[in-house]
Amino acid sequence: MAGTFRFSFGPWNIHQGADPFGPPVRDAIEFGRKLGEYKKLGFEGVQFHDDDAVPELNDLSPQAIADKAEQVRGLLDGEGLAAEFVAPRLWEDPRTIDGGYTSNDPACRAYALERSRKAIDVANALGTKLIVLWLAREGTYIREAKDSVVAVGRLAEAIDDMLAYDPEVRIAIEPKPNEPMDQAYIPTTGHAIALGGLTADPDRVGVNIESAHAILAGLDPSDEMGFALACEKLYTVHLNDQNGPKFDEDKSFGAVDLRRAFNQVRILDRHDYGSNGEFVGLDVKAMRTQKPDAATRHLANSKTIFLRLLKLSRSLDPGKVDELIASRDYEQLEMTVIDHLLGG
Ligand code: 3MF
Ligand code: MG
Repeated sequence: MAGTFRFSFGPWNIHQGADPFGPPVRDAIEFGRKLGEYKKLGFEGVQFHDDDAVPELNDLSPQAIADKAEQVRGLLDGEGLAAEFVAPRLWEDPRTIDGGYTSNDPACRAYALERSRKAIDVANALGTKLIVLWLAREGTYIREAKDSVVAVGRLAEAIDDMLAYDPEVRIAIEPKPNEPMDQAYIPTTGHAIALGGLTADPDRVGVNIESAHAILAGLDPSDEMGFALACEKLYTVHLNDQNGPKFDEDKSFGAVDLRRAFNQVRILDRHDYGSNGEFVGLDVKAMRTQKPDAATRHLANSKTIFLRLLKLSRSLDPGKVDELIASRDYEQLEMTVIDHLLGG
């Protein structure tokens, strides 16, 4: 039976439009007001960085962190929303300048572990057991700066620390090949799943696949998703789009390559993604040119594109597809798919 999907995004997806070359162009929107937009835009899940929920958490006591996160839980409940995951923001503090878990400085590594435990505390208060790890600075600008064998061992140890800290928590690693670092240690889905295998409890380590990150790695996002689904490791997704291997663009889902987006929807739907409560997460940025009153369009548009592609995926004649596969007529299979996407 065809399932239904629930959608999520993070509050950072409603943003002020700053880029590395220019300042914000839209006013900041207060967190409570952002939450008010979710249901209006058709979303049920909220993805968090730890400090999206509890700003300045480095300076707060464990009790103060729990109290603040409980308040946010109240806001979520009031809006009828659920927290999907919490991600420790390990890439802004001066102590993570050379990486968190893989820093060469033991005091900095200790900070990264401490911060990750705080993110788990926040997740518990918000009512989710899912932690996302985007390993932003766990890599190098120059290879000689770190030893990659030692670094991978440290990543596994850091995950072990989190798994031991909370025996119910699950970790979704979000691979990305580069940016901000020249080379990241966990660039692809395969690396992320293999890293899980090095931990004390691989059953609680999976992945968050972002379309754009896969494309940056020169890979097809739907095949990355298929690999994770085959391994039962697809804990969540960050759907978006990306125009070739350059900086991370976070374009609206399907906006660059509709067929590539179609195949992501198709693999998720054909393999019952969501049936264990997984959300269809987005990680999309509004264009810097958007005026403030139209700066959430990218979210609604991405969801609409997903649902329209879902309809197309479900209405693609399976008999016809099977027949063309059986006769190995992939030219005609391709034309059938294109015809279908073109509405013919
Ligand atoms: C970076 C990302 C991030 C992560 C987010 C959650 C801003 O390329 O995609 O989004 O998804 O920080 O870990
Ligand atoms: Mg992302």
